[in-house]
Amino acid sequence: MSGPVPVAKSLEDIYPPTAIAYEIPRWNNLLAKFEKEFGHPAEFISRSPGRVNIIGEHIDYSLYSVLPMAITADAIIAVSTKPAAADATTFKISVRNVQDNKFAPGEFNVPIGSEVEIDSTVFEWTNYFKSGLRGALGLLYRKKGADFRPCDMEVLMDGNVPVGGGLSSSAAFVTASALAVMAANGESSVDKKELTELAIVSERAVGVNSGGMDQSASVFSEQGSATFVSFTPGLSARPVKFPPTRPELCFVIAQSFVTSNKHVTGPIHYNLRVVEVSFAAAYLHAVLNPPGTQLPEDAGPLGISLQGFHDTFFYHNGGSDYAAAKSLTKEEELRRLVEVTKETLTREDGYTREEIAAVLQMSVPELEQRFMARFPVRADRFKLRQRALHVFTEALRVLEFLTLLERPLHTGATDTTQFNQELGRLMNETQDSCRDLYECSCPELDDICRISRGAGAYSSRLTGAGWGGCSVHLVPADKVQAVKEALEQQYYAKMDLTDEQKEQAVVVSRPARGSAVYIVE
Ligand code: NG1
Ligand code: MG
Repeated sequence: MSGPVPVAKSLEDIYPPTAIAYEIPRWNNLLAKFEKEFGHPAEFISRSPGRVNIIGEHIDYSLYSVLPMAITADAIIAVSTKPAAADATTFKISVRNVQDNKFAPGEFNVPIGSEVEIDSTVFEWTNYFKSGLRGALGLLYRKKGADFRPCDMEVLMDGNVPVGGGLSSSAAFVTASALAVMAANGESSVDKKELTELAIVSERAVGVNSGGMDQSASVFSEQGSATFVSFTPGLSARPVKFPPTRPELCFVIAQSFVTSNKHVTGPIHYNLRVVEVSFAAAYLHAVLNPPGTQLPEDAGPLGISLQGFHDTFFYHNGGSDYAAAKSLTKEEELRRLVEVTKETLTREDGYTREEIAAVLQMSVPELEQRFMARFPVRADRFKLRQRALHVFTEALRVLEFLTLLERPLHTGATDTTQFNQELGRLMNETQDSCRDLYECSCPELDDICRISRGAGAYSSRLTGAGWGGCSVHLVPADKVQAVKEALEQQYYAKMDLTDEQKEQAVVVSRPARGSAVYIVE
C-alpha cells in the first residue's frame, strides 16, 4: 500500500459509483465558489476521507496494530498558488470554508524559514489547516533545504465528515491540508508514508496527544478493503478484504449526537489515557525487566509505549522472558502480558503520582515534567491496571479478528452465520472493555449498542475515541432496516434533532478510498 498518493483524473478514480451523483454537484460547487471568492479558478483539489474503526480502539498510541477503514465522507480542499515575492520575508495563506456561516475565514502570514505557530488553547477550525501546513513545511524544508521559499496559497475547504462524531473529521482535514501544501509547493508525487507520518505528528499541535490510526486510514485505504495498520517497526498499512458471507455483512454507523470535544475534555479523557498507558509501560518495565535495561524511545506520543515494554520484555537481550518468547506466538505473548499485568498492577483503585514516581525512581515533579508537561491532565489516581489490561486484550482481539478474516472460508458456503457471529463477538468484547476497563463509553453509546444488538446486529460498539460520537455495528444485510428502525424509535425519537441530523444519524458504510490529488484542467 506504500507509494505515492494517487493523482485522480476523474471522480470515478476517487469515489464508488454510487457516490458520483452526489459528489459531482458538491465538487462543482467547491470550484465555483472558489472562483467567486478569490477571483480566479483553483489549480487543484486535495482530498482525504474520514474513517470508521472496525476493531483496535485506543491502542494505536500504545503502538499496537488496528483495523480501520476509510469512509466516503471526506475533506476536499481547492487550492491556488502564487510564488512568494523575491524580497518577501513571509508567505501568505488565506483559508476559507464553503460553510462560511459556521467557519469564519482565516488569513495568516508565516515567516519564511520558521515553524508555523498554533495556539492549541484557542479552538479554531483553521488550526487543523495550520497543523497540516506545519507538518508539510517541516518535510519540505528538510527535503529542499533552508533556501526553500514556500508559496502563497488560497484555500477553500469543504468537509462532510461529521465534526466531533468519532469519524475523524480532524485527520481528514489535517491530511488533506498537508497534501495540499505539498502539492502547492511542487511535490507532484507525495509519498503516502511520509504524508501520514507528518500528519500524525502535526495533528498533535492542535492539542490532542493522538495515535496514528486515523491519518493512516485516511491516506492508505483502498476501496473495498479495511486497512490493517501497524506502527512497529515503523509505520505500515495493508488492505484486508472481508470475505463474501451469507448473510452478507454490512457496517452500520450510528451517531450518538453526544459531542465529545477533546479540546475541552482532553485532561480528563483522551490525553489522560495517553498518560496512563505511558505510566503503565514505564511501571511494568521498572518492575519486570532487569535493572539497567532501557525502555526504548519510540513513536508513542510520550516517547514510550506498552508495545515498547512488550518488545523489551520478550526480546531484549537479557529481558526477563527472553527465552520463553522463542516459542510464543504474538497472541500467546499478549496472553502472557495479561497475566503479568494482573500479577504486577494489583491496585484496582489506581495509583497515585507518589506511588508511580517511587517505582520509576523519580521525584513527583520529575514525573510531572516527563509525562504531563506538554498536555496537562487532571487526576489524582491513575488506573494503570485497567488501562493496560484493555490495551493487551484489545491488541489480542485485533489479531484474532484478522486471523478470522484471513482464514479461508469454505467457498460456496451457504451459511456463514457462525463466522459472522465470531467477528461480532470480538467487537462486542471491545465494547465491554472500552466501557469497563478503559472507561471511554457513555450511557448513550451503551444504550445504542443494546438497542442495535436487540434488533439483530451481530455486534455494536463505540468507534473512535468514544465518550460520545459514533458507534459501528456489524449487521446482516436483512436486519439493517430493523436496526435502523429500532434506533429511531428507541433512541433518536427522544432527541430533538434537525432533519439533516436525522438523515445522517444511521448510515451504511462501505470501505472507501484514501487520499488523492485532482488536477483541475
Ligand atoms: P477520533 O476521536 O475518532 O478522532 C481518536 C484518535 C485515534 C485513536 C482513537 C481511539 C485523534 C486524531 N485520533 O480518534 O488516534 O486513538 O481516538 O482508538 O485524536
Ligand atoms: Mg479526531
